[in-house]
Amino acid sequence: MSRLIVVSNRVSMPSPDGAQGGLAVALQAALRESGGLWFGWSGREVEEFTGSVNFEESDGVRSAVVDLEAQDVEEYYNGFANRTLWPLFHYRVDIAKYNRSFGEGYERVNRRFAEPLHVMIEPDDVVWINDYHLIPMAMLLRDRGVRNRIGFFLHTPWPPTRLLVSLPYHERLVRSMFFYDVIGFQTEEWLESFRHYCEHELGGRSEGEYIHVGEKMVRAVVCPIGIDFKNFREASETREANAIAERMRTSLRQLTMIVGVDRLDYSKGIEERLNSFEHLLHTHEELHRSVVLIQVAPPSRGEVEQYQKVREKLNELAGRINGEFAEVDWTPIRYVNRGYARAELTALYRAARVGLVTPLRDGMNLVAKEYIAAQDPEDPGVLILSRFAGAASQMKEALLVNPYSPEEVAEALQQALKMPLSERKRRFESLLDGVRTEDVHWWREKFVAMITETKVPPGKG
Ligand code: ADQ
Repeated sequence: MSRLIVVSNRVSMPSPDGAQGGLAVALQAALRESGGLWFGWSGREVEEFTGSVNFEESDGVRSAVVDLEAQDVEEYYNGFANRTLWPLFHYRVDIAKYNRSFGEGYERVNRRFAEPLHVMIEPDDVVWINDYHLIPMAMLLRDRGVRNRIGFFLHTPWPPTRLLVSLPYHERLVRSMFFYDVIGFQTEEWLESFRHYCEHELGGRSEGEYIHVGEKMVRAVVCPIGIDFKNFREASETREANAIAERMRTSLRQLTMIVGVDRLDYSKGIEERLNSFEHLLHTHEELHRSVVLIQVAPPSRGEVEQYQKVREKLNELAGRINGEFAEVDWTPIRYVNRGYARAELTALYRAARVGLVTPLRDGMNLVAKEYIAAQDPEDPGVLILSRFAGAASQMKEALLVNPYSPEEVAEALQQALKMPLSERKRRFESLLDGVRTEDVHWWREKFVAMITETKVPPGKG
């Protein structure tokens, strides 16, 4: 079995309390099995970049990390990754910042990663690069003589061509992707957009899964990520989770709970969601004192102004809606800005009659899958899911909505709150089936197999 080298912006090592995301667990399992290595940024800032690598081993997983200097973090991470590519890839050209120093910082940091990384790669290793922070990595590794199989997985959407061309040097970025052997997308839609760009902007042509541009070619595939189902399910059945659920029920008394759980990010559509809930309260007075929306949104990327703005906006909006509708014994929105441990999260999902997952654009969205995994099969809740989340392509039995339309979301909420048990069960069982079989282990095995089996044409390396 070949050794797997995983590369991503941040590295996630096994933690003693076991509190980590499904992606981390799945990649750690793969690294453990293959005796591989996880490479990335340490998350630390140093005065001056030295390129020295810190190795660590924990619970059979090895990692190698480098520190970056303040300018790197500002230009590469807060700059090109989170102020340029993230909004652009989520169709937000209106807020994407195109600053030359961000692009330079991005390329510099990618080179700073490639330098120590290429010497760690042994001839039979399979290399897996993750996400938009590291798009040019294969090209930089090939420049340094790496001839191994290299795959790239994009966790976010890929934007339509007419938006992508607003990025200065877009061609340079996309051409660098032809140094990979395989590129994985979450959905057919993102893959189609990528193919469209290659054909219309680069004069490429498609042949089955392969896209050819000039002398180069790459295999482009769909491989949707899942959750660590078994682990999640088990966490939802622990005594701790049950005790928390009980506490929540007591605190909520007769109220029917709707839940939203998201990283605080404008792409998650939290503002639009609160507006939809407000619309529901306006149009359905009979629901006053009987429903509550619990919105959990731990802040992320606080260095970036757009994130500060959305945070302020949400504080204000939740306050305004509560001010308008609250009674002394009823607050319609409970808005919480912190992260929760897995047991708490599963209890929250299970206690909620409705899971309201309405991003404006999302590569996949794992919260939708977690909500389903946590439900009580005898009395499951209803998932309302944005049609613009990658998850919508797999989760057709959810109530699919346009998150920009408060009327449509409010109607779906009404439908979910009234849905009879038999229909809830039918929808849940079909959704559960997908979440269980196409889990995160299925995903990583499938993608690693795709990288491994793809023939490296002589042009690579
Ligand atoms: P994210 O944008 O971070 O991921 P998502 O897929 O929803 O979005 O994953 C969020 C994760 O954070 C979930 O596992 C959720 O449980 C956890 N989380 C959220 N709020 C939390 C809280 N308050 N406490 C604890 N945990 C919380 C990116 C892409 C997605 C894609 C994933 C994986 O943007 O589209 O699905 O990568 O590929």
